[in-house]
Amino acid sequence: MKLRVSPPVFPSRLHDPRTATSIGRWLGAAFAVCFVTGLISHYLQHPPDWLADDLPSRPVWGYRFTQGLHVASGIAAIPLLPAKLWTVYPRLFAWPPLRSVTHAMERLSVAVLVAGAVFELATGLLNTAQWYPWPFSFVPVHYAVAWLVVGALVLHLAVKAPQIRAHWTRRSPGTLALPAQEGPDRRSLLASVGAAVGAVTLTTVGQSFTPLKDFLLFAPRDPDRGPQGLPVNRTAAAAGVGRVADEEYRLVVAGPRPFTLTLDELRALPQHEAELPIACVEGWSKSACWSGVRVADLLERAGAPAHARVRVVSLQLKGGYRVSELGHEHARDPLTLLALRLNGEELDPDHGYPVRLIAPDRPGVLQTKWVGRLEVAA
Ligand SMILES: Nc1nc2c(c(=O)[nH]1)N[C@H]1C(S)=C(S)[C@@H](COP(=O)(O)O)O[C@H]1N2
Ligand SMILES: [Mo]
Repeated sequence: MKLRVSPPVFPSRLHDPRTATSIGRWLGAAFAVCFVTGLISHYLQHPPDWLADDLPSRPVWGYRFTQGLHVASGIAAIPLLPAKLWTVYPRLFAWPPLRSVTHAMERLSVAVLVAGAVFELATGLLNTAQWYPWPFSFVPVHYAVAWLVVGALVLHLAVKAPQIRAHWTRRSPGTLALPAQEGPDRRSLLASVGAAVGAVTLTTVGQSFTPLKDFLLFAPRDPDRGPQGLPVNRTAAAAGVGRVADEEYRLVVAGPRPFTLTLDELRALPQHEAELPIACVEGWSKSACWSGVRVADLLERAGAPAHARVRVVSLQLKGGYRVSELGHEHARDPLTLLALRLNGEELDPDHGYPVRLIAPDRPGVLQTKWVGRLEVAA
């Protein structure tokens, strides 16, 4: 006997192009925001030489805003992506599966798009939880796959442009030909997807947008939890620095007129205050009141040229974030401090005791803790 499998039938309006367009444009918007803010984050952390001196130090909350948006748009895309896939999955049963070489290429680009998008959202989400259960380095891979996704997405939008145009608005001429366009099932699907996006956003965005911190449910970081009310990514113990002994501490400023300061000498210099956020790339951010010595004053004393870049070196001996560089815009900014105090108290060892860098509009990874040296770049 011959077994015949008939393809499934999808009569509902939830799988028609109008629904796919409605969800697709929200997903597209989330991806666009996520990609642009991701590029910003990438170039702030790894500026090419020609850009390094032009990175702005204002507004002070700039990176806090763009990185908050990066993580929020990525999280918003998490319910949107399966909803979009669900509206279009009956097309997997279209027969014949491949009609021509161009059609095969187009299917391949969709496969790249879906796999890449799932990969980006999954790795990004786990990164916000500081969980790295994979053998590769997160940053370069997340960055490279973002380009693959964007390339495949642009191709997808180009291929689907006629359909997107036809179904963009409720009254598009193209939709007139299709029966039963609107209806309760579509509206309730869109409302549930919207509610899911709203719920995941509301319960996570407080990790960077503090007015909503009382709604935090799923965010791995509570911006209030940590010594002195500020989260810590790497503790002094984990960095192998521990508690630095006051008498042993020295700050070395290497430049045309190099000098060394003890902790008491640093404390005796003019102290300045700045209200600045730590904005971690992993999605949390928190503003605090810092006080300490202006980096610009130290550079002046060391005879650094006005446009010099500065390397900030930690007492930490190993680890990716022990050194950071200040372009001249940040180095000369009066808000860029070697902070000795946080919210009126001495720094906790986990926040970089005795001295840490704090600068405006800068990723958290570059706010070097346990600073031991400033080096004026040649
Ligand atoms: N020396 C050193 N500085 C560092 C780090 C580090 O691992 N080592 N982590 C950075 C990261 S990723 C962030 S988000 C901020 C966090 O500062 P906090 O722990 O005081 O909140 O410190 C930065 N400074
Ligand atoms: Mo961070």
